[in-house]
Amino acid sequence: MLTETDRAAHLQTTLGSAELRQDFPILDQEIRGNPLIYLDNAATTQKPRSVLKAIRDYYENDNSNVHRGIHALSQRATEAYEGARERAAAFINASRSEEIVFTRGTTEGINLVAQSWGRVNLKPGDKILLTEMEHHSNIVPWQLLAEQIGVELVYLPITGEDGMLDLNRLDEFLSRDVKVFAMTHISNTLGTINPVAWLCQRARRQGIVTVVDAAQSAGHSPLDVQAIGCDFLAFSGHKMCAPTGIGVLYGRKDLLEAMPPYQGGGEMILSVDFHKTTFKRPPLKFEAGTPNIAGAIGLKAAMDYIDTLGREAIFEHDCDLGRYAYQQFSQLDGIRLYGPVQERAGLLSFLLTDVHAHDLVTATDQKGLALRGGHHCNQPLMRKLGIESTARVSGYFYNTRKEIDQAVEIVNAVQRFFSG
Ligand code: C6P
Repeated sequence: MLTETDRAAHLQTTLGSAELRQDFPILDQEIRGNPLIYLDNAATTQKPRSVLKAIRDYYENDNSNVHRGIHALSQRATEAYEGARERAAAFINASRSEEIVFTRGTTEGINLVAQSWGRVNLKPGDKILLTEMEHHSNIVPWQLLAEQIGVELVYLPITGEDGMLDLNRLDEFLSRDVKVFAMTHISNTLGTINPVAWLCQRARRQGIVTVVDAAQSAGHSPLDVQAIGCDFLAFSGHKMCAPTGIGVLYGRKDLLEAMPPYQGGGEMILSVDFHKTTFKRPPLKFEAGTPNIAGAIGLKAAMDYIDTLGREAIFEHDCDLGRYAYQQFSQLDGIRLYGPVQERAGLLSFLLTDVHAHDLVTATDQKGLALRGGHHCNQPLMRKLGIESTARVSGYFYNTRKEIDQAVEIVNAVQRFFSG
């Protein structure tokens, strides 16, 4: 019988192994007679048995509302929910669990910062710095705010198809009345890994508040908010083995304390009068209504699972898949690859000269290969690159180089079919 430590050591050397894949029942199936090759992990990842079990156990044994009841089930549910908050704090090395607000995901986390922090701390004429590789979730909330209070958005450019931020121009941008710098950690289209600690440090020197979109990095790489030095950081559970509908917004304690509520309702109040309400302190102040209790419990189980494998090992494995995919796909004729060649995360966007990304992805699905085709909620980036869409492969720790080889083969076959 293996101890947990032995099992972890064993699995680390076998990321992508058949043994590890057994933890993910969904992977073991055929699509139209072909074994499923799931390479759409940037959209959402699959869930291991331990996460499914934690959710099931909660509903079978402890289901109740949190923070409200005095009865045993409610106490157990509250303990599990608050335990998940502590686990999330440890997962990103926040100094206290009060800095962890449960949200529906990255999108809600960024909206919360824009509407709660942004509305009271920004004034007309202030500037918000974003980058040209942001996901819509880190653009649209700021645009809504801009319409409401008259702030302006500015974008740090990328250098080109190699998908790097133009860091030589950072100082120029930081000096332009910028009050917030919101940036993605890993680009979901380019696979670029941005130097967020360095970017935050530069911004901070000028008193600029920083927001990190960690949707593609949480659960894929080590993540330490104190080392990064950011003010806010948002991520989604479903992109790291947890269920949909749960995410985390990390916020520095002093900032959260000073922010007004984001939504009003139950859970977040101390006392309500017909005309006046007083609120709880963060994080509950920002969690109006019954939260996603099962989701938080699933998220804790996902964090435990991921840390059993080791995030450094996962990062290495992911990056290896990304580099390998770049190498192998680059050998196809009539293909254009986007993003960095070497220092890249485990995803790759590409375009074939003769096949539209949507047609390609529809055709690969016939062979059991799940890719994503489209603008990936990166329309401004696509326009900047002069394209409308890309096809994307995105791997995780259960994927293998062999699956990348199979993907290349299937894409090549589709290409040959279309070119007649
Ligand atoms: N990207 C993709 O296929 P939500 O939907 O809130 O969980 O995550 C939004 C989000 C924010 N930032 C980045 C960098 C993201 O990649 C995503 C989600 C998915 O690439 C859906 S478009």
